[in-house]
Amino acid sequence: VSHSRYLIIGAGSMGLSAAHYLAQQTTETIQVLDAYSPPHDQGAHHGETRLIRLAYGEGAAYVPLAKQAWALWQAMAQEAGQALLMPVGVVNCGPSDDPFVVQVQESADQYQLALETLSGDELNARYAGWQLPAEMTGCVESQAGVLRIDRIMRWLRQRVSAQAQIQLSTGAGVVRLEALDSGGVLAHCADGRQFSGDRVLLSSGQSLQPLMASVGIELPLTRVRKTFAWFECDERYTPDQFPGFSINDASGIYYGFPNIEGAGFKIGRHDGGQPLPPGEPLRAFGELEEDLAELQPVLDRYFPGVGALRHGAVCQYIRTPDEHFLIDECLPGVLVAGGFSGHGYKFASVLGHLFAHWLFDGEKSPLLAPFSAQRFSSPGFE
Ligand code: PYC
Repeated sequence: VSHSRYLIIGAGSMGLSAAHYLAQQTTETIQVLDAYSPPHDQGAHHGETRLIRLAYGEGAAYVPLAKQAWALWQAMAQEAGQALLMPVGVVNCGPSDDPFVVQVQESADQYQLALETLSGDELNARYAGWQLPAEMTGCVESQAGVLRIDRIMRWLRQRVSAQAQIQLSTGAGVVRLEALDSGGVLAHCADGRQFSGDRVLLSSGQSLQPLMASVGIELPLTRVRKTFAWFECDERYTPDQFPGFSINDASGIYYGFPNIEGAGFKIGRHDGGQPLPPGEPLRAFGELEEDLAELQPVLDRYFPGVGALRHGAVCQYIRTPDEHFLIDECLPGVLVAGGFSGHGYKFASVLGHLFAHWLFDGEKSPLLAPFSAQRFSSPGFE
């Protein structure tokens, strides 16, 4: 058994970020395990881009985290000497009484975030690429934008690999945990390797649920196949003229990105998707008829300068029942972080930072309180 004080299981966005920040606090060995070799497309950190928005339709409890996340991404970009964050703005669109749109405005009011609420006509006048019905609303947040997650993940991997104190073991797919009496866990890998740690971050995405079940803790997580795709588009969608966006309409919830460095106009659907168990391979984009069919009407309705499909991709969401995160010390010395429900990546900087503090000094930030596992057995998300 290879033992270290710090063990991080899952080297995706959260795990690599936590390792990066933890190495700034301790000189002890940090063992990091991943079933693959990050960055890869088996987790939740591929697809080139993610939105970062501060006025938060999912709830005002996320705003302080989003503000810190923004500042940490900026600092990381400076350290990396790369443009990791594109402050192109984000517009959240929907009917004016849509709960998500209302919560975007309320969270902005509560935290004095700059937000402009425009009618469909006003939005169309501002952005030639939008064709929003007059009666719909668009909330424009200028301090928001796009994270270049391809660059971020490559940089984090490089940083982590360059630090002698961090041991990153790839191809280390953990299949079973044993809780240790002294705190922490013993992790059994599929290839027979064993790793133990006293202070453990379990950030392993789809394997979180089966791994916790192996120590008798059932987490209410479900796995859902999702698709997204890039399309041809005209000059109206360059990042200097078109922001990131979300739109809720009667057909579903969609999100998207401007045409960054000629990659094309990217759009995906946030709700819906096909449930499947952990471990089952995802069917490739286009294998299901709805993969393209659910996007095309949205493109036709709202985006006059978007054309033919270039290519699509698949990913997975690991969802909680209320689609809020699950972050808790579920066993002594074991911090479980998952159930990001398709809106977690933007927080990977601040969450990695907070997880590193928790691993190092045992202090769980009050900002993480709303995400405890207890809410699934008693009161709700606050
Ligand atoms: O949280 O903004 C978001 C997001 C975009 C795509 C999926 N989630």
